[in-house]
Amino acid sequence: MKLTGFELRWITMPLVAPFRTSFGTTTSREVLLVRAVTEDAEGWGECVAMADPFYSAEYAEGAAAVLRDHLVPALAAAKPTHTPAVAGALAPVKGHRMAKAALETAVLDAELRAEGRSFARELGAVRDRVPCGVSVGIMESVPALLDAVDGYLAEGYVRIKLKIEPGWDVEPVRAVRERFGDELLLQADANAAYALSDARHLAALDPFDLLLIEQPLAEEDVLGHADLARLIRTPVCLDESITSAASAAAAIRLGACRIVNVKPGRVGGYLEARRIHDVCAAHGVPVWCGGMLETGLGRAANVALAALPGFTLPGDTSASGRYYAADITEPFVLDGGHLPVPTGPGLGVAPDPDRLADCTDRVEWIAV
Ligand code: OSB
Ligand code: MG
Repeated sequence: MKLTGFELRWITMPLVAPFRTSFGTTTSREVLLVRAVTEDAEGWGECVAMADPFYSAEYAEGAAAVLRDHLVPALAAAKPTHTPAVAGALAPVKGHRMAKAALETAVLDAELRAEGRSFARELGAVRDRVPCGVSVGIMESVPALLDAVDGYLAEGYVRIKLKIEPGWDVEPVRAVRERFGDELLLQADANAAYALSDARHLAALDPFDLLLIEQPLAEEDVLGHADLARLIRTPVCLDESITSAASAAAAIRLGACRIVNVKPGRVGGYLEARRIHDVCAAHGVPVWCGGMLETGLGRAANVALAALPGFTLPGDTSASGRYYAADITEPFVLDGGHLPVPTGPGLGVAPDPDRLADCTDRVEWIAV
């Protein structure tokens, strides 16, 4: 593998409907793509950092800056001959895991395409299709929420995740449980909107048999999650707090989570995501693949990851149509509640040149 350079590409992807969480409303995804060019192939990495630093400290323009000024130069100096050497070359730069993940994924995609191997095979996938859940945003009213959930269930999604926040929690959860019955796989995601002092209120969710409650407390508050886990019956799952295999191991040891949401961007890439899978499997902790409203590029890699054996819960790996009227790759289409795991070299999908040109705002080339 010999690196020639990297392209940073800013695209704008309008969502089919606004997506509201406890940290804000997204109507259009501004995505930074990284294209790695080597002597024999090219590869893509989608940076999951959002436009604003409201879900996590990282944001798209910050990621672009650290890629241009630090990460790409570090890689250019290290001249890695294979992808596992990339993380070590980037390690002197602290944090910026989403930017690192995008870069490593682009290099991995290029390497795998050159060698004719798929992400699924490289990561250790054991399934050729994965069951899919859908993350449902905070709505104007409970009837609007019930309509949205009804529509997703009609499409075949096998699990519903409700975004919650103070003022939108027990009532919508109760309404969805009552309307769709006890068999529905249902979970909630607070995106850090609560405090430990809300424990008694969160215990009011206990009767609804949620699969899990995702990240009720602040990102840094792993100990608080361990305390909360003793005060509520709903299993605690961590998203924002899990930034590496080491932090996953620590959270498990502390009793802060019984389930882990794995997002490759949040943890620095697919190789670290696989290590989290391994750590969790060793502890009997189920994992599932989270999402960051990815385009087809990020989705292809996520679906490959979700096909690993420890991913025993449905992921936020929804079909392209749940997010975008027109994806930049061939769309991922739900089939019986599942998405197919791509089998072609690398990500197994590529951006459609016309679609990509249509949604591109800016392109920057960094020679290596
Ligand atoms: O917390 O899981 C989250 C989207 C953006 C940022 C954070 C989160 C989410 C989602 C949607 O819940 C997941 C998806 O469908 O991609
Ligand atoms: Mg989450």
